[in-house]
Formats: sequence, structure tokens, C-alpha cells
Amino acid sequence: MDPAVTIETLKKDLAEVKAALDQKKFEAVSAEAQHQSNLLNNITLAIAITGRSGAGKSSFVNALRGMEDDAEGAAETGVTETTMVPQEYSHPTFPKVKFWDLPGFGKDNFSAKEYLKKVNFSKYDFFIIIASGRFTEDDTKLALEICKNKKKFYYVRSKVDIDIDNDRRSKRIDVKDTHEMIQSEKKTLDIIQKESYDNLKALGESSPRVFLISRWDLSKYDFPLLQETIEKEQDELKRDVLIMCLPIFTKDSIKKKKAAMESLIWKKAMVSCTVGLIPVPFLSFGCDIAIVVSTMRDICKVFGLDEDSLNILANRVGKPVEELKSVIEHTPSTGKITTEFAMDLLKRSALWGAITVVEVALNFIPLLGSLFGGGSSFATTFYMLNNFLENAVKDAEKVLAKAAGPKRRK
Ligand SMILES: Nc1nc2c(ncn2[C@@H]2O[C@H](COP(=O)(O)OP(=O)(O)OP(=O)(O)O)[C@@H](O)[C@H]2O)c(=O)[nH]1
Ligand SMILES: [Mg+2]
Repeated sequence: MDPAVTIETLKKDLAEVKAALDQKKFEAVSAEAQHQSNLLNNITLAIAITGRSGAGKSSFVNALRGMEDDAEGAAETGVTETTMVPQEYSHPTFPKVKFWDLPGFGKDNFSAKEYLKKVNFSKYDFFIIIASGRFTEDDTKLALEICKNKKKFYYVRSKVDIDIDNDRRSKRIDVKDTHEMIQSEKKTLDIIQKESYDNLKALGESSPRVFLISRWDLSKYDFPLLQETIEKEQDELKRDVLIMCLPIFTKDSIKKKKAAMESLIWKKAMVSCTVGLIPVPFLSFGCDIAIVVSTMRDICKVFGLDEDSLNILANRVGKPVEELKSVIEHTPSTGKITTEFAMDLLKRSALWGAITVVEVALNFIPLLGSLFGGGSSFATTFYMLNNFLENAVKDAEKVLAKAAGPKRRK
């Protein structure tokens, strides 16, 4: 693997450590790093998807997990009423993240209070209320009850692809005229947005927010905005978990994941050099290789470069997994990320970076010298993991492009 991190990027990456150490004592920063560095294993996230029967809840759960409806382990979907009790679906690679497919409502005498009690309300971090047409009084009753219990909810209007299609047909839009198609789509979306807003206002919501989505393409319409809004309203750790675990739909999601991982890497590097102290042969310093290995595996999972995520993506886009793998240049398959592999990379990183990396880090943040190995173990581990991350980002971008590109001819 070639060095991908320059001294300039190294300084930029170190800025967050510096800011933390400028604000708090070293011990406090180190303890916080310890607590936060394992967030992918410690932080739970339970997302409740609710709404009337047939609104598209189960389909949305599958889309959030990056899955097709007929994939193994996917939520059952269909035109008949399918989900009767809360169903738990773990994230395919981060099992502490759960998507809860709640039963549909919409029969007579709906009591939001009873419904929430029945679905074990308190265990969810936030709720997504889906409607496929107009929102009803039941939706707003539920939202009010969720609010009363001091939790957040988001109104989502699903199946907008159908509305767009219907409008195009009724207006006889020429599908070959891209400009006309885009204009027509924009008009339809504006109308649905206004209609949903007015509809919820009439039901008593003072300033409703509605996000328009299609389960068939989460990179489109309001899904990116929904994701951003939810992230902003979570606390820092849950936000990072959310960013790390959602499938990659756009280049922007890769960018956000990168930032979240950069913030995790310095914590991991710090912990690995504070607690483990396992000497690395041929190096003058030690670090906890197990932490280093698991961080590299996490990076693969976060960027969808592990075996499971690649298989799920291949199935979703209908391409052979080998075709997606063929564009991965730098990141090894997770099975190959072993202690030996990590040690080898560390040794090579120490060689490339040699004195420069350690010097830059120590000049910038002299306090790092108090870590094991006089700072060199931190600097080298930090450098190596950031290098691994830079390369994973490049690979993830290529996989995204390949997944979106035309299918190979047989
Ligand atoms: N075109 C389109 N169809 C969708 C979308 N979301 C769901 N559907 C379809 O709508 C139907 C109902 O979807 P489900 O996901 O089963 O709905 P549900 O809310 O889970 O239904 P219950 O479990 O019965 O309450 C299925 O045929 C889906 O394929 C969407 O965004 N676009
Ligand atoms: Mg369902």
C-alpha cells in the first residue's frame, strides 16, 4: 500500500487532537478517547419506522439496510398487510444498530398512547412516521404522543417515484427530453411538498417538516436531507454511528464517513498507545495491535469494502460481486487483515514516515510525547491508520462509481 497521507494532511488530521488537548487536560482527553474509541461496539441505535398499513415501512427498512426486498433476511413487504408485531432488523455489519419495523395502524379508534405502549416505546432513539399519500389524524396523534414523551420524530412521504411517474404520464411528458423530465419532476415534488405541509398544518402541526423519498433510490429526493437533519439532532456519538453505518448512496456520504472516521482514528491511536504496550518486533515502540487490526476492519465495514457489504451491494445493483471487487486497488479483504498484516504496515509506515511524522506530530502537539514510546508509537499508528483510511476512501469511490455504472455485457 502506498503512502497516501502527506505532511499537510497529517497536520490537518492532527488538528482535532490538538484542539481537544488545548481545551482539556491530557488525562481527560485520554479517558474520553478510551470511552469513545469503541463507539461502534458500545453505542446502540434503535430507529423506529412507523406509519399506516402499507405506507412502505418494511420497504424503507430494507432500503436503509441497503437490501432488496427479496434478499435473505430482508423485511417482508407486499400489498397485503404484512407486519403485525414489531420486527427487529439488525444492521448487516454493525449489529448494535437496529431498525425496528413497527406494525401498521389505521383501523378505527386508534390510540397513539396504547400503540406506543404496545411497541415498547422507550427503547427507540427516534421515530420515522411514513405515509404514502396524505398524512392522517392518526399520524399527527402519534407524533404528538412521541413529542410528549420527549422523543424526536420525522414525517416521511414515501413512494414519490409513483407520483412523479403518474404526473409524467398524465402530462404526456416526452421521456427523451431530459430537461422537460427534470422540470416535471421538480414541479411534482414541489406540489407534494406543499400539499403535505398544508395537510399537516390542517391537522394541527404548527411548522411541519416533511421529507419526500422513494425506497428505490435513497440518493434522490429528500433522503439526503432527512439523513442530515436526523444526524444534526442526535448527540455526537449517535450521530457518528449513524454516519458510519448507513450504506453509501452518494459521494457526499463517503465524505461524511471519512470525517467521522478521522475523528475516531486519533482516539483509537491514543488508546492503542496508552493501554496495550505490546512491543512490535523491529520497532522501537509498541502499541496494541488488536486495536489496530479491529480499526482497519471497521474502516472496511464503514466504507462497504468488507465481504458482506460488497455482496449486499452486488445484489442490490444486480452486478457480480467480482465486478465490484475488481476496482478495489488498495484495501485488502477483511480476512487478510491480520496481526501480521498490521505489523507489516506499521513497520513500513515507520520507514516511510521515519522521523518526519513523529517530528511533525511532536512539534505540533508536544504533549503527545508523554504517550508510550515518547510519541513515536502514537504518530506512527495515527499515520498508518489515516493512510489506510485515505486508501479506503479512494476504493469506496471507485466501488460507488462501478455500482452505478452500466452493466457489463455478457
Ligand atoms: N414505487 C414504490 N413502491 C413502494 C415504495 N415503498 C413501498 N412500496 C410498495 O408498497 C407496498 C407496501 O410496502 P410495505 O413496505 O410492505 O408497506 P408496510 O408499511 O410495511 O405495510 P404493512 O406491514 O402491511 O403495514 C409494496 O408493494 C412495496 O413494494 C416506494 O418508495 N416506491
Ligand atoms: Mg410491513
